[in-house]
Amino acid sequence: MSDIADGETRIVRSTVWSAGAGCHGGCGVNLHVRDGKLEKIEGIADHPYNQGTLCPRALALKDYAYHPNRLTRPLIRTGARGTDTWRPASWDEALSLVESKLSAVKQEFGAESTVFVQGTGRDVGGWLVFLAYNYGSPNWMQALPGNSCYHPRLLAMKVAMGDYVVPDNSQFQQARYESPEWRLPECYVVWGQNPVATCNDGNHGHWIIHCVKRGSKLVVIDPNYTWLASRADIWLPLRPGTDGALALGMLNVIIEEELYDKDFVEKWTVGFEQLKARAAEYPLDRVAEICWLKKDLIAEAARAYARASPAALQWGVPVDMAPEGFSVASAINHLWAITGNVEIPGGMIVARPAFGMTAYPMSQDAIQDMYGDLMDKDQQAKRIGVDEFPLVRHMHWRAQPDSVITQALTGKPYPLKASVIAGTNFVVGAQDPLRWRKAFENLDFNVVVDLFMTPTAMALADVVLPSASFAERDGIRAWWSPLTAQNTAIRFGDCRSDAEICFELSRRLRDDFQFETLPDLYRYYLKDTGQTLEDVREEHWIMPPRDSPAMPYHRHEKGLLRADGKPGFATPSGKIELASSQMQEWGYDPLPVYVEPTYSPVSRPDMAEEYPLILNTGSRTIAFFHSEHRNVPKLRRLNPDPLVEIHPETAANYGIADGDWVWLENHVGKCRMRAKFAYVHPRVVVAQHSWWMPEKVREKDYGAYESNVNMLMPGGLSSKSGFGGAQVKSVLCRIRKADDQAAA
Ligand SMILES: Nc1nc2c(c(=O)[nH]1)N[C@H]1C(S)=C(S)[C@@H](COP(=O)(O)OP(=O)(O)OC[C@H]3O[C@@H](n4cnc5c(=O)[nH]c(N)nc54)[C@H](O)[C@@H]3O)O[C@H]1N2
Ligand SMILES: Nc1nc2c(c(=O)[nH]1)N[C@H]1C(S)=C(S)[C@@H](COP(=O)(O)OP(=O)(O)OC[C@H]3O[C@@H](n4cnc5c(=O)[nH]c(N)nc54)[C@H](O)[C@@H]3O)O[C@H]1N2
Ligand SMILES: [Mo]
Repeated sequence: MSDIADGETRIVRSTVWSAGAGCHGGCGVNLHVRDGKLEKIEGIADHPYNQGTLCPRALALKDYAYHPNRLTRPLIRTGARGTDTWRPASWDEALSLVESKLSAVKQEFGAESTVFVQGTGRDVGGWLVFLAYNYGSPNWMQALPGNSCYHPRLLAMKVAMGDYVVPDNSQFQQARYESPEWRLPECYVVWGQNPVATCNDGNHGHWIIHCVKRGSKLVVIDPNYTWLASRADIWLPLRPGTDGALALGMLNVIIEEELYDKDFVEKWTVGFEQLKARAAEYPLDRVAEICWLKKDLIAEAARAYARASPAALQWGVPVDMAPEGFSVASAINHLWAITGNVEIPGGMIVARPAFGMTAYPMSQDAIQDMYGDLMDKDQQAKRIGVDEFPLVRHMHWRAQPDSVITQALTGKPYPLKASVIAGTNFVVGAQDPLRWRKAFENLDFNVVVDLFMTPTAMALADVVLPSASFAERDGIRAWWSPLTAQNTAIRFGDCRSDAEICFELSRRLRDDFQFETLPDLYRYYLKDTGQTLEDVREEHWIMPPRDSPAMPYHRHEKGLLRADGKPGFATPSGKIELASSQMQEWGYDPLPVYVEPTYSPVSRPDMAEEYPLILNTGSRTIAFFHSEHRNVPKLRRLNPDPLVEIHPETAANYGIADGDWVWLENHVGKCRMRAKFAYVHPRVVVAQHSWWMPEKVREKDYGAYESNVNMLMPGGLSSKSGFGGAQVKSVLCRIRKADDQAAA
């Protein structure tokens, strides 16, 4: 537990999350502490989640937590934005300043004029929404066009199935692979996901490898020859951004060849005939041409998936990034739906938080529960994007990012005045970053919460608040089972966790705030679980009992998925909606459809002459989490320079040698990277994302715009639904050798 005693080594059991390794997983760790100092981090060998394994970023925790550049005190700007002019302040002074500025905005313009901005799913989002709603603003957002990270997939599942599903790798079983209830997926499709580097949402990378080692047939759908693709039974190297066509083509094969699960389709789905007609518009010839794939290979993959039972499918962010991310996700959702791989062992199972809780202590549901209502309807109606995107109005709880940027730039329909930016470095990571920067320069007051001085903080912040690494945090989460705790092992500087910061600001900004302390809030969060805070922290990992509604299988048959207790799914029809009644009602196409990338050799042959290559970006590396970790020498050594992968023959055409510095250029911008020969498609180059140079001069934005591939990304390409379409996986570019070959 969280003893911090002197003289002897103590082991604090905790769970990896941000800040540190970064990712969304839940690896169990022992943090060895002596005299208040972190000595060592190790994976817990018998932990059911990570079984002792840890990634290099988690293993580098000491270097991250004790990094000499970490912010240790709140800073208040003394000069112009973009200059390195700050004075340290006490927490009380800094928070009082934030309190008075936000109160003034609320009074003069309304709370909606303050936006709350987060990046990916860190130990930040729950707290930031807590703060936003306690303050009274409906404008809480993710810093990514079209919410193009997981939200399109989440909403597609919610619309079609009323729930979220994940592949069943036995993670809901204490005995894991040995559990008699679980079955090995006969076929495992990995669709635009690289589990080796990312361990993305609800799925630890090793689990897939474990299944494959145990005998699952592996299908990999990925333009690039990844480590996993090299081990696949079937590898579909599709043209980037064409996943929608492939999914519809596979649906068509499965339907045409009657390989779908007829009983399941009849009993548990609606809209099959409509889907069948839509899929028929995607015959193999057409799909093969769109996707640059061989017809037979597509058919073989579709058959391998449909004939296997059970079959699992793990998908990744390229699905969301596609021009109509929501639509692509819907088509893939229908693959497991029509093959009956739902709520069966080894298939796709509904993921719900442990013990019927909310995922994190302070989600919008918890606030609603506590105060009777999240906020009044008039205030909610001011959420940015609800008029433009019905899907945001009916199904989502966040502002639409593209609409926020436009509104910050135009001041219409109402002015934006202030922001709290926590756990995002969008001046590096967002598409067309200078546009984002300009949008936030328009605001009168920006608070940035981070562990380091980043290009975003330097360019935009008026107040910077120093955040804590996960080793310095207490917390609880119930995200897709089990119940886990983070326990404080060390302290660093004057840093505070996002929970502490948002809690204190909420206390200051809400008149009828209910809690005295954070532990009070955690106890409230645990109130219906039968668990005490002390137990959860001591155990640090509690699997709900097998008969809990949070646990699989066959819950739709048992009436455990719907609020009314009837069998079926939590959709209007009670069935999986292959054609969505809700989408129809809200004015959208009820069926999935393929949309060609906005800038591709097909959609823009005129541009393809000047920019003949497809630029595919953002494949994760195990060394970094987005723009993080460039400043940790141990990790930087794994990947010292910003890399763009290129086929040797393509490189030869442009006189480029392996390791040369090159310029990538297109109609939006350019960036300087190092060429790395790789087995990628000769017409595609694959560039790393979110590079900046923490070692460079602070006032010059740390080289944030030099080797940053987002400088070539058109901004504001959100899909029509408002979900998906950042299109960072497929735009056009050209490449040339840089005249200056000095390191960046
Ligand atoms: N070209 C291209 N661009 C992409 C992508 C791509 O594939 N290609 N991927 C996109 C995707 S999917 C996403 S989700 C975004 C991610 O974008 P962001 O979430 O903005 O990620 P980062 O750039 O790492 O910025 C996170 C910042 O938060 C800080 N931080 C880390 N942990 C904590 C914490 O616990 N609390 C606080 N307060 N701060 C913390 C870090 O120091 C860092 O400065 O990037 C997107 N950008
Ligand atoms: N180490 C590390 N882990 C991370 C992150 C990180 O930055 N670093 N980021 C986290 C975040 S926020 C996210 S969203 C996840 C993302 O993690 P993933 O979902 O795994 O996303 P990517 O790494 O962008 O791409 C995954 C695979 O898709 C392939 N791909 C590229 N374009 C396409 C395409 O158009 N279609 C298909 N089918 N495949 C394509 C790439 O070659 C790559 O092998 O990772 C999370 N985990
Ligand atoms: Mo993401």
